[in-house]
Amino acid sequence: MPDLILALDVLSREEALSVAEAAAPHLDAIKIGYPLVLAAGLDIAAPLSEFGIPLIADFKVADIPNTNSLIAQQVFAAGFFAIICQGFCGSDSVAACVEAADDAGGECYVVAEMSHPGALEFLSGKNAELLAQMAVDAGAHGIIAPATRPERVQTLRAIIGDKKILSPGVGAQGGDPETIAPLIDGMIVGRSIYTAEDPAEAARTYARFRR
Ligand code: 3DU
Repeated sequence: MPDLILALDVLSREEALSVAEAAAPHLDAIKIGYPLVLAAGLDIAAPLSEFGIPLIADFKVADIPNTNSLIAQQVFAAGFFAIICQGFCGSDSVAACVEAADDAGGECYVVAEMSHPGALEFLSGKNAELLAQMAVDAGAHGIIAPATRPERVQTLRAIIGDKKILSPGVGAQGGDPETIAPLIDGMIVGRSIYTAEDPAEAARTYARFRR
C-alpha cells in the first residue's frame, strides 16, 4: 500500500505552509511544481523542509541533457529529495537527471503515462511502455503512472518490476484510492486535500490507504 504524497499546487507561501502544517502528520512526501514555485520562489523548499517530510520537485524536466543537469542540480541544491522528469526527450536526457539525483543521494522519477484524457493522444499505450522500460534502463528510481487507469498501472508494473510507481489522479481527477492503492508505491493527492475545508482531515482520509 502506498505512501501519501501531497501535491501542493497552491499559489502563496502562506497557504502552502498552512496546508503543509495541517496535513504533515499524515504525509510521507510533499510534491511541488511550477504553480507554487512560480508564485513563491524555489526557496519555498526551505520552510517546507522544516516539516521533516521529503520534497519532490515536479518540474517534468524535458530538455537536452546539459540543461536537464543544470535544472536538476538546482533542485537538489534547494533541498529536494526527488525530481520528476519527462522521458520523451530520450534516454540521455533522463540519464542526466538520474545522475544529478544519484550525486545528491536523491531519486529521479520518469513520467511514463499521464492521468488526464489528453494523455491518450501521446503519453499512453505503447509509448508509455517504451518510456517505462527506458526509465528502468536509465537507472531511474521509478515512474509516474495514472491512478485514473489502474489497468495501465498493472501493465506498467509488469515492465518495471519493483521500481516505484508514484500515481496522480486520485480524487479530483476521478481515480479511486481503494482500487489504485494496492498497485502503487506513492499516491499523489492535490486538490482533494488542499481545497478541502479541513485539509488535515482530508489528508487523514487518504492516509488510511498507506502502508
Ligand atoms: O489532480 P490533483 O489536484 O490531485 O493533482 C495531481 C498532481 O499531480 C498535480 O500536481 C499534477 O500536476 C500532477 N500530475 C498529474 O496530475 C498527472 C500526471 O500524469 C502527472 C502529474
